[in-house]
Amino acid sequence: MPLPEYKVVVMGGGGVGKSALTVRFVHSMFVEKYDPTIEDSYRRNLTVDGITVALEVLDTAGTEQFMSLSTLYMRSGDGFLLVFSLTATESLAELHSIREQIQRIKEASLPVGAQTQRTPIVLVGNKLDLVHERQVARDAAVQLSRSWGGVPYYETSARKEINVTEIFEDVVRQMIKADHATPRHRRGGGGGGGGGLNGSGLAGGTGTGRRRRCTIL
Ligand SMILES: Nc1nc2c(ncn2[C@@H]2O[C@H](COP(=O)(O)OP(=O)(O)O)[C@@H](O)[C@H]2O)c(=O)[nH]1
Ligand SMILES: [Mg+2]
Repeated sequence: MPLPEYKVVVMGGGGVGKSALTVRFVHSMFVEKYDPTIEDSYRRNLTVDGITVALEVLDTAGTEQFMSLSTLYMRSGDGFLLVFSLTATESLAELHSIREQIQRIKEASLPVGAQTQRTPIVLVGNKLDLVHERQVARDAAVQLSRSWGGVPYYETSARKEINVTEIFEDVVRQMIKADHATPRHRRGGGGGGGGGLNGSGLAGGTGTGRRRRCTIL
């Protein structure tokens, strides 16, 4: 039996540590300098609550010049890590519009009646180790997560390896739950190819609704 596949998209402002968190999770190492323009996807299996899933992690670089590309990322993602830096107040504010866009796109792809279902999201405040440079109070982030309907909030350090696996485990738990509530073969927006293909069932056929999807990069 092939493993269930899920795609996590890592989004947030430049320099907040999206690549550092991704590489820490996938390769168990800290990269001091990672090309800020690289946009890449990585694979790793993860076992959560006894269920092993094949994870694809898309590390975005915010270089998509056309809205349509970020729309494609959002459409193809089953879950999202929205990352800001605890050392940069404006990086928290940047997440508002990203989250709004995700909501709009994911809700549009759900079948009628399932619109209230939550998109799997984890809010991540990174660079926890830089204690003396901290600008964002825990309360401010918790408030934001509440205003988003209580999405989980974690403070992480890619450098010190704090809570890195935990954020991926959390979003995987949420994705598994969402999949059970509305299996992806009934949802519209699963694949990189967009809603139409899935909706028509042309790309399905496994019975589980999971399949290898084309990567848009
Ligand atoms: N001290 C510290 N530095 C970090 C952490 N995460 C990332 N960085 C550094 O912050 C800079 C930007 O990180 P990067 O992952 O490239 O950010 P991205 O643009 O969001 O992908 C790099 O110099 C990283 O080494 C962290 O948890 N702690
Ligand atoms: Mg990066």
